[in-house]
Amino acid sequence: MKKQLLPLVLLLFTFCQEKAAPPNPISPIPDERQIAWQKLEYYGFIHFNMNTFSDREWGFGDEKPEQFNPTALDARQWARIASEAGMKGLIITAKHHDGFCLWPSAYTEHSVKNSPWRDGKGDLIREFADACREYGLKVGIYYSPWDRNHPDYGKPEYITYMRNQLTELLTNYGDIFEVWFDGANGGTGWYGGANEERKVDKLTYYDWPTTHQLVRDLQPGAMLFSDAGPDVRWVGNEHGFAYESTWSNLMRDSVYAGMPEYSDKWASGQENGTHWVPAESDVSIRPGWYYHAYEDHKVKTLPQLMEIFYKSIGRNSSLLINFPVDTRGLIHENDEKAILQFAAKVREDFETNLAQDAEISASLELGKGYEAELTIDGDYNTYWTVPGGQIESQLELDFGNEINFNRLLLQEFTPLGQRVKSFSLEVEKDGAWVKIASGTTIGYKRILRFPDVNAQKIRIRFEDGKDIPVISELGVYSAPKLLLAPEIKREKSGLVTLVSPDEGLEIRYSLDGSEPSQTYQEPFLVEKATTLQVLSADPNSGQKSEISRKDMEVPKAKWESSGERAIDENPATYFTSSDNELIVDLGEKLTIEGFTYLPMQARYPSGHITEYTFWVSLDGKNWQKISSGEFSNVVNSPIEQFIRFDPTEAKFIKLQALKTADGNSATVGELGVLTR
Ligand code: FUL
Repeated sequence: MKKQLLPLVLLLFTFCQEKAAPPNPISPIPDERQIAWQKLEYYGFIHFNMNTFSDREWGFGDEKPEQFNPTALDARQWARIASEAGMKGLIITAKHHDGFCLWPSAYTEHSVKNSPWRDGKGDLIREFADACREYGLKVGIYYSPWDRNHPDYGKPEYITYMRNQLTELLTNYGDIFEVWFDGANGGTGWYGGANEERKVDKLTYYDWPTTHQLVRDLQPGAMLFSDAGPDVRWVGNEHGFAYESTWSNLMRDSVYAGMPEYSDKWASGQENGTHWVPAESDVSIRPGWYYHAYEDHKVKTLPQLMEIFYKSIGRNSSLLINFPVDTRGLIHENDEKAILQFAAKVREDFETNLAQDAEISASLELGKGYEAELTIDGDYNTYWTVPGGQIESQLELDFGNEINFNRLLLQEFTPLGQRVKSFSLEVEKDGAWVKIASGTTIGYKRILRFPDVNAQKIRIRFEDGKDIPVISELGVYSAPKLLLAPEIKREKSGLVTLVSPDEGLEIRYSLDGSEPSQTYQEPFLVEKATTLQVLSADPNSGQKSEISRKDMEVPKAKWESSGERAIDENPATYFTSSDNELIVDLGEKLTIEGFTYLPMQARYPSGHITEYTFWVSLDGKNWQKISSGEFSNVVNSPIEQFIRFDPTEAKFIKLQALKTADGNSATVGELGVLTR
C-alpha cells in the first residue's frame, strides 16, 4: 500500500467500526416522566391563599371566604417574573391546610365562589394556568391532604372529598407537570365547628396507592411529589439545601409522607435505594411561605440565593423557590428584584463553558460512540463511558494555554442509573498533578466550587462508583466574583468583623469618612462613635463593589442589664420583659442625643412596642422622662427605629413600653443610643 493511503484507510476503518453495545443500566433507573422532569431543574412555588389575608402560616380552618379579597390580583405578573427568572414552571397552593379552595369546587362552599374577589365568579386556578401557558411555563398543583376546615377530616368520607377535588383539578386545567402532596398533616383544627384534635394514621388513612393511581389516570405525565415520592421526594429541610452526597435512589418502601425520622434518615437518598425518587429542594424567598408585610425587609439576599443554587441544583436536586404573593395578589417588588438578580448571576456564572474549547482525552474509552468528546458536545443524550469493570478512570483536558476557573460541573447519564461515589479534580502544576477539589455523588448535575485556579491542564478522576462512570456533560467555568459590599458584624465588645460575600475578594475599609483603602485582615475594635465605610474589590479584574456605610455608635462593652439579649449586638436574639421595661447601665456617663429600638426579628413576632417612653438617669434612682411617642408601622415593618432628642447626660437609660401591638409582654431585639 502506498504510504499516503494509510491515513485514509485508517480513517475509513474507524468510520466503519460498529458502535459498541451501551453499558447495562444499573437499577434503579428513572422512567420517561422523571427524565423529562429532571431537565426542568428550576421552577417556582406560589403560596397565595387564605393565609395571605389572615396573616398566618397555617390557618385554623375557621376563616371566612369573605376574607379572601386581593385588590389587584394578576397571575400574569407572577408568570412574567417566573419566566424572566428562567423558571420552567409554577406550582400553586390550590388548597392549603386551612381548606380554602382557589377554584370554585363543586364539593365545598369554602372557596373563591363565596369570596368578594371577582364577585365570587373568579377561578384562580384557571387564571393561573392560562397565565403560565401564555409565558411557556408548566403548571403544577399543591394540594394539602390535611384540611382543618372540613367536617369529615379523619373519616373515610373525606378521602372521597379529596379525590373528587383532585379530579376537578386534574381534569379541568390542562396538563399538570407536578402534583405536590404536603407531608404536614393531622392535628388540631376547626373541622366544621368541632374544634378538636384529629390524628390520622399517615401511612394508611389516605390510601395513597389509590389516590396516586387516580392522578396517573388523569394526568399520566404528572410527577407525584411527597416525602416518599413516588416520583420526586422532599429534600428534608426548608432551606433549599441538598446534601454533599445526594442519591436519587431511595428505599421508597420504607418511607411514608410525614414520618418523623424522614429528614435525618432518608432525605439524602441511599446508595442502595430500591427506587428512583430524585430530590426536590423547596425554599421560600422570605422566611415565611406566606406573605407578611413584616418580612418585606427579609427577602433573601443574592449571596443567600446563590448558596441555595449551588447546594440544590449543584447537588443533584431540583430547585423550587417560593414567592409569597402579597395581599394585592402580586409578587412584591423586593422579591421580584431579588429573583431577577439571582437569575442574572446564575447566567453570568455559567456563561462560557471553557471545556468546550479544550482538547479532551480519556484514560479509557468503551469504543466508538462513547468518546471523551461527547462530554463537551452540549448534548445530554450522548456520553463517555469505559469498558465494563473499569471503574477507576479519568478524563484529561488541555486548554491550550493557562486559563483561570473556579467551577466544575459534571452530569451523569442518569437513564443508565446513578453510579459515581467519589471523584476528584486535579490540575497540572510544574509537571505534577495536584488535587484541588473532590466530590462524592454526581447524579443529574453536580457543581463544585473552589477558589480561583490557573492551569492549562486538568484531569477528573473517577475514583469509586457503583459501576463504571457514564458521563454526559462536563463544564469548567470562571464565575465572576459576587461583587457586593461585605457584611458588617459587631460584637458587644466593639469588635468589628467584615464578612466577604465571595471567596478571593479583598475587603477594604475606612473609619474617617474617606474612600475605603485600608485592607481588612482581621476583626478590629471600634471604640468611638464613627462612620465605617467598606467595599469589596476583585484583585484579578480590579473591579470594586459599591461602598456600604454604617454609622457606628459607642460600643456596648461596659453596658449591663438584666435584658442582656437586648444589648448583645446580635439582632437574632431578643429580650422579653415581664414588666414592660428595659433598664441599661451604660457603665459611664454619656451625652446622648437619641436612642434606637430594633424590634424582635424572630420568625413569629410578639410584643412589638408601639407606644413608648424613654427615660435617663445619672444614679439609676432618679429618672427623667426624655421622650415619649409611637413606633408606627413597626408590626408590618420591624426595622430599626431611630428616635432623636436634645443632647442629655445619662449613665442609665430606660425604655418603657406603654403599649405592645398584640398586648403581650414587650420584646426588644436590640436597644442602642445615639451620641452624634
Ligand atoms: C410545609 C407546609 O406546612 C408549609 O406551610 C408550606 O406549604 C411548605 C411548602 O410545606 O409542609
